[in-house]
Amino acid sequence: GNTINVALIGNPNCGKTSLFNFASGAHGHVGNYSGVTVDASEACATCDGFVFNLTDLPGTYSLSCYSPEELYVREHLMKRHPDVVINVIDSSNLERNLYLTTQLVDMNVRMVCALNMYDEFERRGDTLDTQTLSTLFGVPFVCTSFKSGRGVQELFREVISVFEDCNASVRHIHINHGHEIESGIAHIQQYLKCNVVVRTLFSTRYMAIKLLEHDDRAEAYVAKMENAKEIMAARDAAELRVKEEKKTDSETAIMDAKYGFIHGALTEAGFRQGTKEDTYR
Ligand code: GDP
Ligand code: MG
Ligand code: K
Repeated sequence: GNTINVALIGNPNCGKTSLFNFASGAHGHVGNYSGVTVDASEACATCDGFVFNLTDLPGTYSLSCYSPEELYVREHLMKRHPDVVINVIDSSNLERNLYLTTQLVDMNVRMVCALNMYDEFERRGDTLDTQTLSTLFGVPFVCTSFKSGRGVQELFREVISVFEDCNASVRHIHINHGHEIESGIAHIQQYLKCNVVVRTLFSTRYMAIKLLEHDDRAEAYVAKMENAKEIMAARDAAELRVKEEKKTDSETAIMDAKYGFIHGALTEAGFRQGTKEDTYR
């Protein structure tokens, strides 16, 4: 149909609510605040004959299950299955913001990245080849400034082409976590493949990564499966090998590998920080 369910996902204070307000004419709460209930707002916007059902989700740095925000965003992705995710990125804090992006790539969601605060990025004289970044992440990156609405139309057009599956820069990639972790993931995946729900709903790769991270929810989910014992034995074996090679637990090793990927991608995309003073905040 002509309706696209779009979830706004990103770190706290990256500009999600600003986009939500700008696009929908709504008046959600913009700015720093804490202690509010973990909740989502919904509103509509239109672009090129499409209706966007926008959901403004709580800010989160990660998709693990350590905070109510993280769990809320994860549940939204798994239960509501948005057609397209807009991952809003604060371009003043690329490495940290792209960490969440790597986790969304693991989940294999269809998405577009908004390189937001681009006004500040330019003001500082920072540079980055967004086309290269798009290719490396397999996701289109659009430069935006939600304070002014710059780039919103281009962003929404990318959402439409991702939704219609006709975007040339979208190519499903796997974040390469290095040999030890990747063979561990592959080993666990073999035992997950027989489960139709895991295969279709989460992807066996995502589930294997979560198990290697000792994710409580993933473990509880697997515990209900018929071959739970075999799966957990595969995880334990994979984890042991990672530990022997990396001298660290597999959760930390996965995080290090993701930051390694991000660092490599930013270097390849020629990311340079400008010399001009940061005028922001
Ligand atoms: P959220 O926590 O992700 O919902 O972020 P908000 O939309 O509440 O924005 C956080 C702060 O950043 C607010 O003060 C916004 O006005 C500001 N902001 C949002 N987008 C931009 C942008 O593109 N450029 C600049 N300079 N500020 C922005
Ligand atoms: Mg907000
Ligand atoms: K905020």
